[in-house]
This record gives sequence, C-alpha cells and structure tokens, in this order.
Amino acid sequence: MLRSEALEAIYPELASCAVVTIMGATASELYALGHRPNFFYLEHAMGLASSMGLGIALSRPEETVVVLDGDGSILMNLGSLTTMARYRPSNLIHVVFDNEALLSVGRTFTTATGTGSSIAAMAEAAGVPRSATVDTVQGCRQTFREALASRELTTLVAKVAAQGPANYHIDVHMLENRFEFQRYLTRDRHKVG
Ligand SMILES: Cc1ncc(C[n+]2csc(CCOP(=O)(O)OP(=O)(O)O)c2C)c(N)n1
Repeated sequence: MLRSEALEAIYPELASCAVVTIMGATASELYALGHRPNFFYLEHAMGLASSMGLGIALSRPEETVVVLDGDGSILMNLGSLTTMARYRPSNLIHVVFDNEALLSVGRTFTTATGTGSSIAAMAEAAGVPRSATVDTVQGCRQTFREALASRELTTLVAKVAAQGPANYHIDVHMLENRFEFQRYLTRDRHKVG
C-alpha cells in the first residue's frame, strides 16, 4: 500500500477532525489531497506530532484529534505512547505510517520496524487501549472508521511502501498554518453559517 492511497482512504473523515501531521512526505501527500484549515503540518519538530496531538486532545475534548505520524518519528519519542496511554483521551487517533525507513531525508535509512520492532505491540504494551496494524487500503479505511466510532484512544499502524511524493511542496507558510489552525481550534463551534 502507498501512503498516498492510505491517506486518500481516510481523507473524507479528516474534514471534521483537528489533524496534526509530521513533516516531509506525509505532510506533502496530505496537502496534495487538498489543504484544509484544520490541518497542521508540524515542520522540523521530528517526533513531536503525537505530543502535540495529545495536548490538543486533552485541552479540546470536544474535538476529534488525528495525528499522522511516521515510524521514525514515533521511534524517537516512544515515551509519547506511555503518556498517551496514561491520559487516554477518547478523542485521539494516532495513525503511524510505517514505511520502515526515514524516507523524507532523501535516502532510505532503515528504522527498527524494518528489523522486527512492532509499533502496535509497543502501543499495546504502553497501555494504549486499542491498537491495530493494517496493510491494505480497505483495511486502513475500515479500521480508521472503527477507531472514530469507538471513541477510544487508538494507535493505528499502516504498513506502507517507502515511497514519497514527486515533490515536497506545501504552499502554506508555517506561520500562516499556525494562525489558521489556532483559529480553527478556537472557533465558535455553535455559530450558525
Ligand atoms: C530532531 C530531528 N532529527 C532529524 C530530522 C531530519 N528529518 C526530517 S524528516 C526525517 C525522517 C522522518 O521519518 P519518518 O517519521 O519515518 O517519516 P518518513 O519520512 O519515513 O515518512 C528526518 C530524520 C529532523 N527534522 N529533526
């Protein structure tokens, strides 16, 4: 499965969620599907998308928060799994696109998931109540929808090919994205129109 296909499969559901992505290929592929004001592309701060998503989920319980993570990124912040499990926000879905590589740096450096480590097993051992690994587009779509419906903290690992986009262009400046996303999170949810 390509990550772009997996993203396309869950993209419709992301319309009503606060979404935080890691930098690089994941951000560019999501952007290529169509930017929305509820998408935040966390540039530079590798590993911290899950921490940021956890903070948003806890401080905005009325939002459904989706973190789009990478194997390399979560592997350098594994404590995030234990912190997520500790606070267990029911409004957080943590999707990890596992391509077994640090793809976005331009050369394929294999991560620990390429040598046998399982992120879903680590999430489960950390105490995350729901975790699953999928390797098909249909499985990804269905498991993501089930996670949304479950209203329980979920780590969903999508095994994807180590293939990125043709270009990494995102035509939204970091600051613009930051203010736009903040406006989204602080909008009046009861306003009509
Ligand atoms: C602290 C830190 N270390 C290294 C980098 C350089 N870097 C940017 S993206 C990336 C790889 C991310 O890997 P992964 O999360 O597996 O996502 P992928 O690129 O494979 O989609 C690296 C090493 C960085 N931005 N910040």
